[in-house]
Formats: sequence, C-alpha cells, structure tokens
Amino acid sequence: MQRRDFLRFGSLTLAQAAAAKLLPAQMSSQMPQHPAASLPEGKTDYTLRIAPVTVELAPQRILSTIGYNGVSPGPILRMREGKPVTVDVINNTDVPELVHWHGLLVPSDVDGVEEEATPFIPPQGRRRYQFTPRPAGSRWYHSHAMAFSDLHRGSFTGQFGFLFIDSGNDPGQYDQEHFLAIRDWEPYFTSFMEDTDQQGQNDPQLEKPAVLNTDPNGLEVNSNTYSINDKSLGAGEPIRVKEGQRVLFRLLNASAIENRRIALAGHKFKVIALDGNPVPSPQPVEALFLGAGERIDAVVEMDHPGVWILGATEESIRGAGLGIVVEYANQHRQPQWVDPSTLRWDYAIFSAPEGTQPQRTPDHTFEMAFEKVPGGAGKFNTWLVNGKPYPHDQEFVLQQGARYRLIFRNRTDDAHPMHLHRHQLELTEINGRKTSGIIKDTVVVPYYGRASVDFTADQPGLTLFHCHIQQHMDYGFKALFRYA
Ligand SMILES: [Cu+2]
Repeated sequence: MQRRDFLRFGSLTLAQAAAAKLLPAQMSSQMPQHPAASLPEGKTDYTLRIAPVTVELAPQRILSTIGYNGVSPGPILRMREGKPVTVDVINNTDVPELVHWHGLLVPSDVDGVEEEATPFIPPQGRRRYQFTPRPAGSRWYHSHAMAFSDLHRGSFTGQFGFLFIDSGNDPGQYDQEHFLAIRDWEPYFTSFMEDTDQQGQNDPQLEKPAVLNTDPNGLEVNSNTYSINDKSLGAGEPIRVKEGQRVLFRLLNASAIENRRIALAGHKFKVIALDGNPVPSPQPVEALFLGAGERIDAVVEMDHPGVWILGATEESIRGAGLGIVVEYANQHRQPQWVDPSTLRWDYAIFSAPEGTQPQRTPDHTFEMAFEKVPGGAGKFNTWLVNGKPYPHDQEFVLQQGARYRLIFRNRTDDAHPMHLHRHQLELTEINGRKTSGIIKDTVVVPYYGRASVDFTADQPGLTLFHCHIQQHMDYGFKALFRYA
C-alpha cells in the first residue's frame, strides 16, 4: 500500500473552523468523478461517507479530523439480527480506507481488514459491504487502516460509531438508553508514559519475567484532550434523569491508545453485558474498566438525587474533558464528583458460578507469549508474539469445527486489549482464576498477567488477532489465523 501525504489537521481557531465547515461542499463540487465511483446496483440500507469533519468539543475548542457522515462519532447504526444489510461507503479522502464491523461474525471479504484481504475503499471511491448482522448486542464500527507514524489515520481519527444489533426480544427493562463513546483527541508521540493506570498492577504478576528488559522505551501515543461522544465535560447537554428511573448506559472505549476507568459519582453501575454479550452474573460495581475497543452495558438505578459527573476516575483526565453531567429533575447545583471507594475491576465476578464448566472442552491449545522490544529514544517499540514478528500464518492454523484455547502470557508492562476478529471468545481464565460463560471479542490481558480464552473455529477465512492499541498493532502486535 502506498501511503500518501495527508492534510495535517490540528486544532483550529473559530474562524478557521467556520471556514473548514465549508470544506465538504467545496470538495464535492470540485472533485473529479472517479470512474470506480459509480453507484452499485440496488438499494442500500445505510450510506457512510468518509470525509473531513469538525468536532466542537466545547466553545473555543474545535478540532478537525476525519469522520462519517459529517460527524464524529458517526451515526448509530441499528440493525436487526439475522436480517441482511447493504452498507455503501463513500470515501471522500485521498487515502484508501476500510470499515471494520467490530464484534460481528462476518466473512473476511467484508470484515474491513487489510490482513484478511478485504478490498480497500479506494481514495475518492466507494465500496459496497453486504453482510448479515449477528450476534445481537452492542457492537461498533471503525476504520481499520494502519497508521504507523501518521496520527491522522486509522483509529486515531474520528472514524468510529456505534452499531447496535437488535435481537427483536430485548425486554427493555429501562427508562432511558444512552450510547456513550469515550474518546481522546489530538494524539501526540511521547516516550514518557505516566503509568497511572495499569490494569493488574496490584494483582499477581504471573508472567513477569525474572530478568526485565531495561532498554530505553520507544515512542508511545498520548493525549491531553478528551470527550464523551463529541463533547467535553460540561460543554454538552446533561443526561436528564428522574429519581427512580433505570438508565441503561451502553459504553464504548473508542480510544486508539488507552484503556480507561469510568465511574458515576454517587451511584453504582450494574454490569449486564460485556462487549455486547449478556454476562452470566450481572454485578454492581463502583467503577468500570474499558480496554480500547471494549464495550460495557450497565444499568444505573437513579436513587441519589443531585447533579453528578459520569467520567474518568482520574482527575486530570476528567479535567481534560472525559465526562458528562447527569442531572436529576429540579436539581440545580454544580456537578459533583466523588471518588469511588474502589477502582477494582475483575472480569471473574461476572462469571457463571464457580465450578461451572466452559461451553466445551477445547480440542487444541495455542500458547501466545507477548513481548515488547523497547525502541529507544525517538523510535517505535516493536511487539512480538512467541518471539516472532507478524504474520505467524503457519503457526495458528485452525481445523474447522474444532474448539481452541488461547493462553495469553503478557510479559510486558502494559495491559493489552486483545481482539480476535470474526469469532466470539469465552473467557476461561484470568490471572490464574477459572471463569466460564463470559463471551467477549476483546479481552484485556493485565500487566504482566495471564488470560485464557476459548473459541470454536466456525468462521472459515483469514482471521486477524491483534492488540487494539493502534500503535501496538501497527508495530507488530498481531497474528493472522487461517483455516487448514
Ligand atoms: Cu497493546
């Protein structure tokens, strides 16, 4: 793939932003008609247009990025489970793009992944995706383009949105439903990462190597600008609730770079689904933890009238915009934050009762050890799976119909959200504790920790496995599974 130089967008002044809003219309009138850009035959259910957008996080805080249909996040796509859909994607940028349907069980040619040989949406071109949405639940869609050293590509941009698949028999036991995407903006490179939040840092570090690699760390990506959906804390409309209501929050960590902890001051979240899949044991928690790419559906009983902040548990991150106000009727004070009494997050509490066996005994096991090769000053870290770089396509060969166990051994000082495309994972172990019945597509493997997942090889075709942190994926933290 040839990477073209791209317009560099930073934050804009208001005047510049006003001018930038004219951009899409000007571009379309001046754009040459691409020969491949003719409309495919037949009716489409959804159209997504990839183009530059401005996002007004707050007054005087307007940034420019690439988004879908003139906004970021993109439109909430609601689909019916099992009902085939057609999505036309128009690419009004000068670089090839891919749209990935995260958490859906779809074939490789529409999964939106270069490594799986999904065709690109050409620059100034279009492509039609047709698939049958399943399974039901909170999914999402996003660019799967590689970014490497370009922080204006792939999941660093505003190309993301919710995709909700309706089963048709949701009991709807809630009074309000809110889709909240956690985001950071204006990423920059740094070799200094404040390790303020490494999931598992206080847990048994089962995979900590006896001898640590102390070479100087390479580049990571950081941000100082945050929002929930398209608004920074305090800038958008509050979520207005009444005492006694049950409010369902569908949360998504749409960050390209960071895992994040979220709480709602004065309240507990009752977690009912992880990555869109109902959990065996719904549990109340003080704070949520979402790895990049993960979703959590949680219900809050509105039983503590006031004006509260739902946001990042880290004060500096909230202060930089990651939050939204939850306001009870007839309450008019300043929004309040209260630290949760514990930040503890543990997938295992949502497991089926102890002693319950996983869905099926695995036929085969693959060990997967993750290592970081520090890049040193000004260079990128690289990432190895089982001591080797991507693609590993001769090692992870699947027999159709067989059940596999993947044992993740995280020998790095980061918590990594590991995503397997086109398949559903059952979490069967986290840091030495057995679990069952928790179905996910993205699993955070704790700091020097260990996790095991099981899946059935029932989706023939190339299948990408990767860390959902963009710069980790781009610099080697991935493997290609194939079917025999
Ligand atoms: Cu990672």
